[in-house]
Amino acid sequence: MNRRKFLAGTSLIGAGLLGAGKGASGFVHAGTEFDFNPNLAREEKPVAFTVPPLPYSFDALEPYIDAKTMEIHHDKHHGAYVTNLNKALEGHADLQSKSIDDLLKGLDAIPENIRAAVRNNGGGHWNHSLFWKLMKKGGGGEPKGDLGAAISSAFGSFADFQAKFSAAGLGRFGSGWAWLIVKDGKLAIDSTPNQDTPYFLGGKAVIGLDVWEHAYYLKYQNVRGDYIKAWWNVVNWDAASDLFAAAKK
Ligand code: MN3
Repeated sequence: MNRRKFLAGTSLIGAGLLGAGKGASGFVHAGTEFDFNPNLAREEKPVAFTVPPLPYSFDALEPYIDAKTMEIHHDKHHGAYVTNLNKALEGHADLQSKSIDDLLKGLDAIPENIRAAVRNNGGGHWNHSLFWKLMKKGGGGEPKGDLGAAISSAFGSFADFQAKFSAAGLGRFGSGWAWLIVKDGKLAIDSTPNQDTPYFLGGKAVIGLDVWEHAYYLKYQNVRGDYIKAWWNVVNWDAASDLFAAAKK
């Protein structure tokens, strides 16, 4: 892709952002933001996927998640997923015009020689775009309202839910994600390997936790359990509540 085409694409992303719908918390649902936006007209679709900016500074989640980890994780790891996704889609104009959700939901229709690249890098882009929004400075505590009630009803108590979700993250062998999803109208805890999204679980995400070593190794080394314990202090429950409300619709 030449530079002029790229710049044209980025200005269109800005235009798309203005029209994105926001929930009560100001959180923009992953399904409604720029390249995720299913309502964008075809000609408004950016020509290339881009890394969304972090909605806070690199050090905002200190001391639970350190600034260096956030910088490398967002700029380098997420950056690489986006670069490699765009590379995989080169020469496939039909696929470039699709949303990331449609690409991931329609993997079977993607040519076999790029299917794994789209699954891994497209999944990485989708998962991380959500992950950044599911954390905030001064987060943590317990969810209120409908989500809080639904968690207590599904898992017994918030503490029971936390223990079960943490176990899903700890028990995911190698690299992957722990998820709280809505499936068949009910809350469920599960996990995915690598960069597989909740689409593989047949559910919609409410919260997701990255348990790849790159998410915690600088500060917590091999002790994934300490990272998970710390992460509960930065969970953005307002964002999760918006996702829950959207998933129940
Ligand atoms: Mn990651």
